[in-house]
Amino acid sequence: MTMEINGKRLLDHINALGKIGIGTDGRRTRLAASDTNKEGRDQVVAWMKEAGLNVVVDHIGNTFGIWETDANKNEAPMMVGSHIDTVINAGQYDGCLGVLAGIELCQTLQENHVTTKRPLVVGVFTNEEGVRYSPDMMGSLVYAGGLSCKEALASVGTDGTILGDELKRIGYAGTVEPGFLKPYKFLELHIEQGPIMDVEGYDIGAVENLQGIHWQKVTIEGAANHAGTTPTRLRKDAGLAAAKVNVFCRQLVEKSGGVCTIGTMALKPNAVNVIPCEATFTIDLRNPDKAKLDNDDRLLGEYLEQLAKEDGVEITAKHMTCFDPVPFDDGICRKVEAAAKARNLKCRRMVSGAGQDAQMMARICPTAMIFVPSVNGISHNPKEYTPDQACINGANVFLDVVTELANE
Ligand code: HGY
Ligand code: MN
Ligand code: MN
Repeated sequence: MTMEINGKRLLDHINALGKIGIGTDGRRTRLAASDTNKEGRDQVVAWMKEAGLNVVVDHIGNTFGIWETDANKNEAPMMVGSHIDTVINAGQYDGCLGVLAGIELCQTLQENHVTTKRPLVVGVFTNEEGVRYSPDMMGSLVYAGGLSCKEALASVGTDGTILGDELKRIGYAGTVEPGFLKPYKFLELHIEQGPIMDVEGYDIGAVENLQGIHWQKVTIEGAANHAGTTPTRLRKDAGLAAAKVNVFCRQLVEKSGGVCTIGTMALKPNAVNVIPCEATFTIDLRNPDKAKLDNDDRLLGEYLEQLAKEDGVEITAKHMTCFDPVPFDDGICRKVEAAAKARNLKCRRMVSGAGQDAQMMARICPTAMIFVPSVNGISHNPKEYTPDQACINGANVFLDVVTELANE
């Protein structure tokens, strides 16, 4: 008899968590280590305890719900997890589905009186989005040993706060060393956040790799001057130079098959009748092919040098992250495909366009992901939507594969 998760409970949790962090402006925002993130964390911890999980928090605020028995406590655990911090004006499924389905699968196993050979652990990783503190996937990167905890705790936010202080303030400066549990394997359930599965009519994605991500912060310094009296030929317009960078990046990735986003931009003095003397912005460059990503990064650097000369401006660029593409575990992907087939669900292999906690966990154990569709591929937007049945389908396949892996 195939086990089924409690769909109503999972959906109720998704919708309840989705209500946390909606401001008076109607926008859902739970930035890492903020008050609304705390509210979400507290609610998830409460659900973990309701599910009989033992909750442990590490020094970077990664929060783990652990279900172990006397019989299995000496085995390396099967770990699942994701994040509940969000971008600004976010959707309600990104990250949350993976965390809540992880708690749900533990409850379903318990209600079916099923124990597994290995303990089960549900992780909520700190600062996956990287909007307030950089880099993104920070908590899982620290957990996997890719960034020192000390350095991460000292990171300065876009609002000038220090992550370590904020984690203390919200009560999530935990007591154990990140990496305290060495997982046997890791599996993350997540929404696709892109259009492929929705357009092609797939129910389940077996995610076999994830594209590389380079973030950099660029500052262009020109000269403030009068918008009316300054002849074009005498301008050192930082705003114009920034616009040229954006156009160049689009042309670059149209050739390489990557994607590029300039998602933040600030001009100084930011006045209608003053030529901008300064433009600061971020560049998010991605490509599934490492060689092409590195080449685009190199070409962009050369362009910035050439532009500085041509426009008579000063340009400085500093990399915030450089994450290579990550291959996931084929064996786990094959189990995802088999579990989908057994449930008559349409499944295809996928590449993750988004960064994920799984890409960091792949550094320390065999790892893969399961995707469910995002309607119209919309994400990082309140219109982000995955139909109820799609969430349930994903959680059931997740239950099947995690149970199998936890009994290996
Ligand atoms: O940036 C990303 O791809 C992820 O949403 N943090
Ligand atoms: Mn996510
Ligand atoms: Mn995201």
